[in-house]
Amino acid sequence: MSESQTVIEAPARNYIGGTWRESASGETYEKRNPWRPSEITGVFPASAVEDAQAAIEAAREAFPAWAALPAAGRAAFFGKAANALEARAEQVAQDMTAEMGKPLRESRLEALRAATILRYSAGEAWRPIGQLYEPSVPNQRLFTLRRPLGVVGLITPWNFPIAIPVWKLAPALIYGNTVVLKLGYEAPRTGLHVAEAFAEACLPAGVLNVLTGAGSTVGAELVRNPGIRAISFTGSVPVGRSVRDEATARDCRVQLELGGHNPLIVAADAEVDRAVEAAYAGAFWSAGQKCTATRRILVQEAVYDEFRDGLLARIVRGKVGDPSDPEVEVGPVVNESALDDILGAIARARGEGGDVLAGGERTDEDGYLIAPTLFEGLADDAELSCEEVFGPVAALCRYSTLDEAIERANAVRFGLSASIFTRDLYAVQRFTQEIGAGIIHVNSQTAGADVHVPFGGVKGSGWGPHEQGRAALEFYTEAVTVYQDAPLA
Ligand code: UN1
Repeated sequence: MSESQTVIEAPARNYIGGTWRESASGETYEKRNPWRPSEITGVFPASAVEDAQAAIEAAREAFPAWAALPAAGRAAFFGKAANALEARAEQVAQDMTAEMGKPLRESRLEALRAATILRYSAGEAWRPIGQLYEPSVPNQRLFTLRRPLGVVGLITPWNFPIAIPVWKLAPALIYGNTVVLKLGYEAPRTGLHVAEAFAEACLPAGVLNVLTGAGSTVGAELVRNPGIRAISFTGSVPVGRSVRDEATARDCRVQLELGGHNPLIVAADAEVDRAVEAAYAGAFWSAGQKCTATRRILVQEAVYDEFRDGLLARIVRGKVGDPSDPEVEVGPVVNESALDDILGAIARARGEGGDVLAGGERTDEDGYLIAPTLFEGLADDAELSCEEVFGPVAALCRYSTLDEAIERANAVRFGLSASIFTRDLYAVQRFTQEIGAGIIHVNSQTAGADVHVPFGGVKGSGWGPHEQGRAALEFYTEAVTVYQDAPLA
């Protein structure tokens, strides 16, 4: 291994009350490149509880003036911030790839997607936020209205380190809330670009506050602090549940986006080549580190061998390795403990009788690289068939009837996304009606999310209103009903 290299010299800072601040304690942490772990990609504030409190206080002070601005006035900042993000999109993508290992080709798309989310959300300024009803008495206006909540806390993960922060903060801000955003521990540099973009857009001080550091300090304070009116969380099931239980106990509104265990069903009449592409992308892009990644591929008997051969050939063709190479499709996983967890799950799956058709091991001495791994022969109650393993690992299963495929797909506790490849409209309608998933794909991969439609799971994959699109209005505002009687004279 080469000596440690520091790529970014100066400590990056928190953005609180419109100023760039180090942690009150002065503590920092180093972030390393998962492809070349000897390389330090940045040094960031290891924020403490008091930093979170300062951010909450700044957001509380900024709230009345921000809420009083017409939404179109708020939207003006979004346009400028979107321009600023687009101008630095390549830098955002490079930083994302360096600090959390997402292949550059996907990082580039995500950086641009963040700007698109801002532009979409700005348009909310011109959409209705209530409904007018017929009154039951004369001279009355009877209507509903949605009002901002106050200060909201956003706890975001490292795996979509700019898209998820932006898809939470954009609706929060456009509806008039102020925000304290905690960035994913493993990808702070990427998220700080959002703070920089809004700073360039001259967003009023305190409207958006951004902190780096650990969930156990910053996240915990957001959950517990009575100044926070709502928490939107994306992350793991156990942490999400404890966030929900603690926050709801103090009447704080909560939205959770948790794990998934997403099936891809390939029927005998499917376009097999397209299904192979979708399986590869869904299971292995971003090294399977998406909650929407494909975990099980259920293939109907008549095309099982053809699909299996096709996918194995696709795995051989796919370029794996250095994520900064724009042709690489599968890069490293985020850190050493993720690597160990995934390799552990692979070993247990072998122990449960699974056959490894491809991959199954670490393939780079330095980088946390696991080759795309495909299992076959696992029982439906094997760990890999039920639990989310957040890496480039998928299981292939054979099925005979549509009833059987849907039943087996539904037998997991998660319900985020699901896909079917078929030409049969009857099968599509059955699937759309019966599959236990919040995001349903027909003839496309399980991952991906358009910016203007709701996103969220059913069953154990989430809690509370869905995110994105108009669904976000429900979470980031409170509904009131107004009986407005006119004066008698
Ligand atoms: C996508 O598939 O593009 O954390 C979005 C996740 C999800 C987002 C997936 N909340 O992976």
